[in-house]
Formats: sequence, structure tokens, C-alpha cells
Amino acid sequence: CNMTEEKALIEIKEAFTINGELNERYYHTLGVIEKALELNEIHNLKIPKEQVFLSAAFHDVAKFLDKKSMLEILDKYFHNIYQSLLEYPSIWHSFVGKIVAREKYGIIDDRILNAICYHTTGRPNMTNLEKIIFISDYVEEKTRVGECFEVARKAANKNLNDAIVVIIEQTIAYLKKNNKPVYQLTEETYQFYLKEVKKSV
Ligand code: DGI
Ligand code: FE
Ligand code: FE
Repeated sequence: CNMTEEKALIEIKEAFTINGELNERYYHTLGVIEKALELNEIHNLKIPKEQVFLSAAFHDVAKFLDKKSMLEILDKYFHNIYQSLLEYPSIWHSFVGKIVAREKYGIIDDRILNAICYHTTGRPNMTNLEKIIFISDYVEEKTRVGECFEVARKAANKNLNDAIVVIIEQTIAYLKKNNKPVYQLTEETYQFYLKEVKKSV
């Protein structure tokens, strides 16, 4: 893969420049990069910096793709879950992002591609890279401001599995409040990490 960190920042800036203006998504992405690098250090995970940087940089790369292109990509590359995804448009960009990162930006490292793919739903048995991208997406400090993010942010500094549980609890509460359905994989991730957390006490 010849994608460097410097090049990733340029690509992301371009991807999130809309009508000549930098979209807030760009600052969110910078926040995720910063937070993920920080969690890698705090928890002494020793994930190579390039993996952390590129996963964070491209995690939301498909966020503004039009609906038709997203559905085409999902049908082509995620055919087995295509039907199950139709009711969950807010999740599409994570799966589609994996394909865009690979086909458009030449990222071939499956560790990075999976961190992008599962950044919205999580999944059972996540790698440390997948965990810190999932968590950083929720607790980055550039655009996730307000009281409600503080509990998850504090948990993130102490224990990654605790943070995952807190984040999904808050997400599910938010979805319930807005009458939106919880995707099966989100629920499976929640149940898995709830068990992990209970095991460790
Ligand atoms: O893309 P971001 O805004 O940075 O964050 P994200 O990728 O975590 O996407 C957040 C959105 O996805 C938010 O509006 C909640 C939604 N979401 C996450 N899990 C589920 C979900 N929506 C539904 N309907 N079901 C889920 O399980
Ligand atoms: Fe996202
Ligand atoms: Fe994000």
C-alpha cells in the first residue's frame, strides 16, 4: 500500500470539501485520528502507527456518497447482508467505506479495512485496532462535545471493553428515543462485550 499519512490527510481534506468549504466531518476525522493514536499509547497496545492513522483517516470516507452508489456497492460486495441492511441507512457508510478505501485509495491491509467496516456497529471479538477506532469515533474531542460524551470518554481511558458497552448503551437509548431499529450486529456486539465486562469483575 503506497498510502502515506501525509497523502491520507490530503485525500480526506479533498473528500470532505463540499462546495469549496471544509465540512465538519473533516474536523471529526482529525479528532478520531488524534484520539485513536492517544488510546494506542494510553493502553500500550503497540499497534503500528500507520494502521491506526489510516483506519481513522478513512473511517467515514463514504459518509457522503449518494444513496444509489452505496446500495450498488452493498449489493455487489455485501450481497449476503444486503437485505438485512436496507432498513439501516446510517450504517451503510461503514461497510461501503471499506470498499471505497480499497478501490479508490488503494488500501489493502485487511486490518485497516475491517476497522473501517465495523466502526459503526462494532462486532464480537474485535481486534484492538477495531476497538480503538469504534471508541474514538464516539469520544473524539473536536466535534463530540457535551456532557453525554464524558462517561464514555472517561471509560475509554480506563478500559476499552467498558467503553464499548457504555457507547452501545447510549447509542441504543438514542435509537429507541428516535424510533429507529437496532441492527442485529450492534446488538450482538453489545451482548458480547457485556459478557466480557462481567467476566472481568
Ligand atoms: O459516522 P459518524 O457520525 O461519525 O458515527 P457512526 O459511524 O457511529 O454513525 C452514527 C450513526 O449510526 C448514528 O446516527 C447512530 C447510527 N447507528 C449506529 N448503530 C445503529 C445505528 N442506527 C441504527 N438504525 N441501528 C444501529 O444499530
Ligand atoms: Fe461513521
Ligand atoms: Fe465517524
